[in-house]
Amino acid sequence: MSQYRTFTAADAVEYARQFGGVENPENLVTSQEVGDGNLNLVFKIFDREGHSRVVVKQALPYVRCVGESWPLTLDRARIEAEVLQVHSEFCPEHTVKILHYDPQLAVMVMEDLSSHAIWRGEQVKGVDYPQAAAQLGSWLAQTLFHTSDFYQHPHQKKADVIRFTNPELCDITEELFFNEPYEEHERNGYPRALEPLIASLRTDAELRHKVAVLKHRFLSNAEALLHGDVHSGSIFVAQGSLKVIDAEFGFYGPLGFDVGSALGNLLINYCALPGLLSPREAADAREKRLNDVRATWQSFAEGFLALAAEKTRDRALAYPGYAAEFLRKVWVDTLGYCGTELIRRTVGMSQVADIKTIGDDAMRIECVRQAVTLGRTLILAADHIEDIDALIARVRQNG
Ligand code: SR1
Ligand code: MG
Repeated sequence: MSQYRTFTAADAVEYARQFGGVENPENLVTSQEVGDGNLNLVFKIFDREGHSRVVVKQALPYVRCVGESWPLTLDRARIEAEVLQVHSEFCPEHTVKILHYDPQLAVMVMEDLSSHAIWRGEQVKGVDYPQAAAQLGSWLAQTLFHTSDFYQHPHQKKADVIRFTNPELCDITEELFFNEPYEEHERNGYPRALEPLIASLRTDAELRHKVAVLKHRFLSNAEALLHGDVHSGSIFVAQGSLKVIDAEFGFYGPLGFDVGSALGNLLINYCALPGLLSPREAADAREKRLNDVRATWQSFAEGFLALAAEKTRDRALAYPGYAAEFLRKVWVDTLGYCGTELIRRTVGMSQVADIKTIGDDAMRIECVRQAVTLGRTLILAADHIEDIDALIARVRQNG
């Protein structure tokens, strides 16, 4: 059995030679640690010609961006690898390929995606990927439908709920999404000028009630095997191609959480664009981002309903009209979780480059204000925003 040790750059090369499945593994000679996320080590492994060939990712026994004072289970590497394997089974086109993993070393070897770029970085620069949103919606439909009660055998579903019970990573989400932004908390961070707005989140009884409902559903509704952290930093894109990575927050939860997180990150970018690009470029990029929001939802909803019509295996859930009714509930959840993502990424810990990159202080404050007010609106009005057109109208009204 392997003993856990933190990999050096040389360990990562040696590991890739053994388990990367590349031809002529002795040609793998160097590595570079490129992890820029909050949790893990990520090594790109290069051959003698300087081409990166595979990626080695290792979980650290603590939260990387905080340090050893915040210990974190290594079991997240097993969960990440196994969620990606399940999602790959149903959507290989848009899920990163896991070539090997070792739960004791908390390490996995993955396909190299150097031909792609992280979508968030591209959105920050204003680079458009016209097919990405529909592809993301399709990935959401495939992964969520096939792991839901519509499709999964009930015995397998119950076994998988146990296999993917992920208490420590869910605890992070439960705190960061649903508690801390609505409290005075040392991990929060926002411009001082917005103190009255942020303080109003704490005292808004209706908002706090709606957030409690969303948290309760996150805690207790095991509807499908979620990715659990669908943000634009977990998505690689190239023209015509999209790959989802980083599934360590995976667990069985409400579908709307994954869909809402995806839309929330597109809308954070929408709010940030005036601070990132010239006025004309920003206006153009904002229209494209709204198109992305529409395409993501439509592709998800149409994909889910088509799969439900064709492949539902539960005889009761196959009753005509039930899938559409369920999707209605997913829509309301999606709006609520989208709102919580907008707020937690701008008020709480783990803020995003879309906002942090804005150089002008006044502009950054205005973009955060827009994201927070939009988030609040979506949480409060989720039951009354009928469809994707109504959502886009609300976004435009927000500013
Ligand atoms: C302590 S981890 C903070 C955040 O980073 C991850 O990517 C998740 O989004 C998590 O909420
Ligand atoms: Mg991540």
